[in-house]
Amino acid sequence: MFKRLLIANRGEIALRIIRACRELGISPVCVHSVADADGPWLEWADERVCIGPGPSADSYLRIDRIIAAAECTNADAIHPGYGFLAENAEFAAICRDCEIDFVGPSPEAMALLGDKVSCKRMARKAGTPVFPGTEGEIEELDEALEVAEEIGYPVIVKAAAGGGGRGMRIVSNPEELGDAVESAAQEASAAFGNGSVYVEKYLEKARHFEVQCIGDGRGDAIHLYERDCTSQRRHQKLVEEAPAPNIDPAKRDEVCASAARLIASAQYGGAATVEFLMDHEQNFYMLEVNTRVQVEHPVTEMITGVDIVREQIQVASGMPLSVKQEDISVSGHAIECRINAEDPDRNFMPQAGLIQTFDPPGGLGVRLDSHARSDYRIPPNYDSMIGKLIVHAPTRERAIERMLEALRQFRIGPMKTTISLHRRLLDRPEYRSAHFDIKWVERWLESEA
Ligand code: MV4
Repeated sequence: MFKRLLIANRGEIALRIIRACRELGISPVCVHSVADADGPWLEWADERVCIGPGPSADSYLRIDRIIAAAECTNADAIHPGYGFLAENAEFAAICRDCEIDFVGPSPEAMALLGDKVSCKRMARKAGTPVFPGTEGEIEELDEALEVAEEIGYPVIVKAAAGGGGRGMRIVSNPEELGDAVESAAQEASAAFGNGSVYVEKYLEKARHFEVQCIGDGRGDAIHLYERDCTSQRRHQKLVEEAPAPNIDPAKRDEVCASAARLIASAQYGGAATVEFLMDHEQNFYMLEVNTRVQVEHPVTEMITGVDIVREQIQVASGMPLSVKQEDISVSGHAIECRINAEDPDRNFMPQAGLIQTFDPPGGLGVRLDSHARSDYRIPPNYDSMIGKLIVHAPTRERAIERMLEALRQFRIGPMKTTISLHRRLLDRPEYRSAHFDIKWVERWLESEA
C-alpha cells in the first residue's frame, strides 16, 4: 500500500480522500492555491504545498506544479478527485512517466472510454445498449443524412470529445443537418482540439440513470447498482438518489451487468460511471462513461456499504477488489442534496464570502460531506458547492422525510444557499412520485417565475 498520497483537488472531495487515506494508514498531502490557503480541509493533511494563485489554470490545472509537489513530498500516488485533471489522459500518462501511481484508470483505458465514439463502439461489443445512430464519426454528410432518415428525426449531433452538454445540436429535419454537423464540429474543434462528431437518435423525455462500476485493471469489473440523477438544472445535478425509483428489477440487473462488462472490456482500473438515459418504456441508452469518482458517489456507498474511494486507492496500489459481485446487495434508499452557495431566487447567483452561521443537522442515517464551517470564507474562484447532505433510510418515502427534516435543521448564513430550494423540490409531486424527466426542474422553476 502507498505510504503517501497527494491530493490534487480541494474542498469536500479533498476531505473525503483524506478520510480514506487515514483509514488505510496512508499519509495525505494536499496541494492548494493561494485562494484556498485557509481551506479547513488542509488542517487534516500531513503536509500542504501551495502551487499557485487562485485561478485554476494557474494552480489546480498545473500538471508541472502538481508533479513537482508530489516529488518534493515523496508521494507515491496522486488522487485527482473530480473535475480539474481527473479525466485528463495526458496527466495520467505524465504521472506514469514520473513513476507516480495515478488513482484512476490507465491513460489508455481513459482515452478509450473518454472518446464517445470509441466508447460507443466498445459498448456495442460489450452488449451495453446505445442509441441508434452513425457507426462512428461522420466523414460524409450524405452518410449522416442517410442514417438520420433511417432512425427518424429528431436526431442529435454530438462531439466525440464533448460531455456535460457541450458541442451538441438537436436537429428536427434534414435541411438543418448540414449546418448542425458543421457548427458542432467547429465548436468541438475549438473547445477540445478534436472536431469529430456523430449522430444518434434524440430522446425527448428521459430519465438520467447511471451505473457505478469499479474495475480491477486486469479485465474484471463489478457494479454497485445505479443512481438516478434526473433532478438537474442546466446540466448541474441538484439531487441524486440510489437505487433509481420505479425500475423493473430484471431490466435494471441487465443494464447494470452490461455496464460492468463494458468497464471490464477496457481493462479499466478504478471507479467509473456508465451514464444512461431511460425512456418511458424503460429502454436504456448509454450516453457516456465518466472515468473518475463522482460527486454523488456517497448515495451508492450508503446503499451498498462499499467505500468507493478506498476501493479506488486499493486498486491503484495493485490490490484486488475487496468485494465480489455476488456479495453486493442494495439496502434501503439514499438521497443526496447538493448544498451550493447560490441564490435560487436570483438565477442561482454564486454567493462568495464569509460563512458566519454553519449549524449542520445530524441523527440516524444523516451524512454530511462538507469542508465548510463557520468563519470559513468561500473563495470566488471555484464552483459553489459547499457540501453534500446525504440521508439513508429503509425506504424512499422515509428517506425523503429524513432529508426534509435534515434540511430544516441545516442553518447556513448569511449567504443564500440551495437548502431552501431542496426543501421545496423534495415536496413536489413530480419528485415524490418519481414521475419526472431531465427537464422537470427547469419546467417547475419556469412555472414559478
Ligand atoms: C442526449 C439527450 C437526448 N438524446 N442524447 C446532455 C449531456 C450529455 N451528457 C448528453 N446529454 C444528452 N444527450 C440523446 N441521444 C439529452 C441529453 C440531455 C441531458 C442528459 C442527461 C442529463 C441532463 C440532460 C439535459 C439536457 C439534455
